[in-house]
Amino acid sequence: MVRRLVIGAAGQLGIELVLRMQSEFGAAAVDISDIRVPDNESVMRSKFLHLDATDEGTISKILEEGQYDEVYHLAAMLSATGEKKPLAAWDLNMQSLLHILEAAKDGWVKRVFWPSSIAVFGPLTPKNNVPQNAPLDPTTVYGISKQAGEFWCRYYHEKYGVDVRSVRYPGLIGHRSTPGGGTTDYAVEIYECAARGKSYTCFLKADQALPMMYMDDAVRGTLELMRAPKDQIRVRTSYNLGAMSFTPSEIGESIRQQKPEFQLNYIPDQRQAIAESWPCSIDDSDAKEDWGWQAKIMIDDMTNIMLDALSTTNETLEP
Ligand code: AKB
Repeated sequence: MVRRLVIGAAGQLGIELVLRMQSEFGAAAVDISDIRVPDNESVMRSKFLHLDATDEGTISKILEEGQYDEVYHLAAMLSATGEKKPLAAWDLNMQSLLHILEAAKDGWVKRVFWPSSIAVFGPLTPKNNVPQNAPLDPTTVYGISKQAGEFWCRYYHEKYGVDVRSVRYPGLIGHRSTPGGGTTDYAVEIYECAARGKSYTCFLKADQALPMMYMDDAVRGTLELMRAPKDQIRVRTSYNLGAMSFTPSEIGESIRQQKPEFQLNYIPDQRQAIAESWPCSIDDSDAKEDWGWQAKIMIDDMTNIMLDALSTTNETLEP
């Protein structure tokens, strides 16, 4: 049995990834860890290990004892929160990655997944269809940590043969977990309000286009990347991963096809400047060519799925 560990299992992506792994491989095939206990009963069917990802001693112990085949290191402070606590964001995002790369170098882990983000791009990057090798020009501490992390991953691969794989996620939208501290979080909040018959005040401008992806695509892509044969992985920094590009006002229109009464207002805050520094759309042809990536869910299908799921669940996606 392949042994997997998800670090940051209580986060937005962590919960979704663990649920998918549990249904594909069984709850015993994945251990989960986080600094807080995941607020999800199903996720907690897997073995939980308490972990502060900046604590090198505990990480080394867990990885040495666990002898994992695959580690998914998702713990991070995202763009908006990172701007409030720059040094803490750098510390968490960088130290934790380096501890895991070191453990992999020492042979305790066979394969590592580490997410990068569209936050590595910035004003010098083209706005549309950003190619794989476009200039990286991050404006946030989160983006700087992702840029540096990408090159650390490539360094550990080239120097020590560590099999670390990565994608640059766009904004992720799902209904089984709540996002926290990101600039793209509005896209989940908007569905949450619409499903409950409430209006929504968006913290980005109406016409701010950003690259976005439905969560099931992101989770599938992650597992496909990890399954791909080693010699197919030509990019050892991080692959561009694209799906769709839309503005807050376009999600509003998509929602109004089902809920014509839905009201959307705009009061942009400091997150608008972050969003403005990011590209609108991504060219992911390298991921398509190398390991067969293909996004499946586009905006109107996503709207149907999100509104259905959030209208029938009793849970509120509030942080
Ligand atoms: C954020 O908004 O910070 C994240 C990201 C795009 O990486 N969702």
